[in-house]
Amino acid sequence: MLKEKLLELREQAIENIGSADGLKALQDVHVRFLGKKGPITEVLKGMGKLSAEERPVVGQLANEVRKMIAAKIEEKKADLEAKLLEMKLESEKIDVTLPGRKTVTGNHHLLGSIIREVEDLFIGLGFSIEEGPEVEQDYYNFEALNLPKDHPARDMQDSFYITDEILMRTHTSPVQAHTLEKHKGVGPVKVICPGKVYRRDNDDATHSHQFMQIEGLYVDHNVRLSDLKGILTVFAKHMFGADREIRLRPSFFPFTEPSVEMDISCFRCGGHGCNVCKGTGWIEILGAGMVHPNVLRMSGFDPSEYTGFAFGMGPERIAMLKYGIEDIRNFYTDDIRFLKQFNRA
Ligand code: FA5
Repeated sequence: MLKEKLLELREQAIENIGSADGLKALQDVHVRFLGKKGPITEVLKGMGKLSAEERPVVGQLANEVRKMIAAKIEEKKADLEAKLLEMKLESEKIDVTLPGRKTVTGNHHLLGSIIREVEDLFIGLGFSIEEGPEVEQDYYNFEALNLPKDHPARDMQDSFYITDEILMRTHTSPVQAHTLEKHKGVGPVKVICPGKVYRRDNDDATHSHQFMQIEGLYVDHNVRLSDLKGILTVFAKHMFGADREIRLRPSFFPFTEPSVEMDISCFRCGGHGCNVCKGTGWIEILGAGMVHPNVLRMSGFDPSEYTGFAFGMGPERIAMLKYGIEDIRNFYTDDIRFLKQFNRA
């Protein structure tokens, strides 16, 4: 009786193992047939009722059936695990022959890289970088620069006013006044000041109501116009080519005396005359001059002890000349097709 039951259980187990379609189902088969409350344990419990001859025969058979079911389960388990691994490998397969995804890399904005180039040059010449506020007091933008209220030269730089006394700065020259004040009458002061400036100019191909400037200021004992000329020559050769020459033309700025405009010999035609230099052989680059004694005095420096030079340039105009860019608005409209042509650094 028990013998038949065991053989029947063996058949059932084999069938169940065969149809188990996953590790969980197989584990259930294991519990069902070989667990403590399973049918084989039941058979073994019932052996007490058997005769002495039958007991070892049924006992041995029960052990064989148990071992056989356990072995079949192990076999099936290994089989299922191998299948699972295979599926996982298949789903995680990487096609190493596919082309890689292209990462789009940006580049520095041309204006930023021109400014950095100028900064690097002047840092190498012993200058440091100073910054000042874009929202500025009338005092620093004009008065401390020898432009009292109602001075006609204020018209050269019409501005956006926030109140009667506060405006968007029209140039980077107010940083001169701030820096001189900070030094409390003691030189040397040797700085360049890049930054945004604002004017009520109508936007066109060469003018913008917001643009960049880079200011330079050097105040010390015995600073002369020839020092300014030397520094500007180094600058012109660095930015526009080693064979550039410069010339200084008399000009007017209320905060410098004498004042000059600096021209460079045309880098396109070498000075013979072309459309870049409008046939003159020279290109106007920046305004400069010797710091006016009134400016030194107002910022706490003694003009009988200290002299200095200052200059101010527009990086947009420099970039336009250098790269033949015809419209200043290209710098501000963020057209990637324009910007990506200038992957300088
Ligand atoms: C000044 O602003 C003086 N502060 C420069 C200076 C500094 C002179 C120190 C002496 C000593 P100016 O107004 O010329 O000067 O402007 C300087 C440069 O800014 C110009 O050469 C030009 O390159 C640029 N610039 C002026 N107006 C505009 C504008 N609307 N759009 C773009 N660039 C401009």
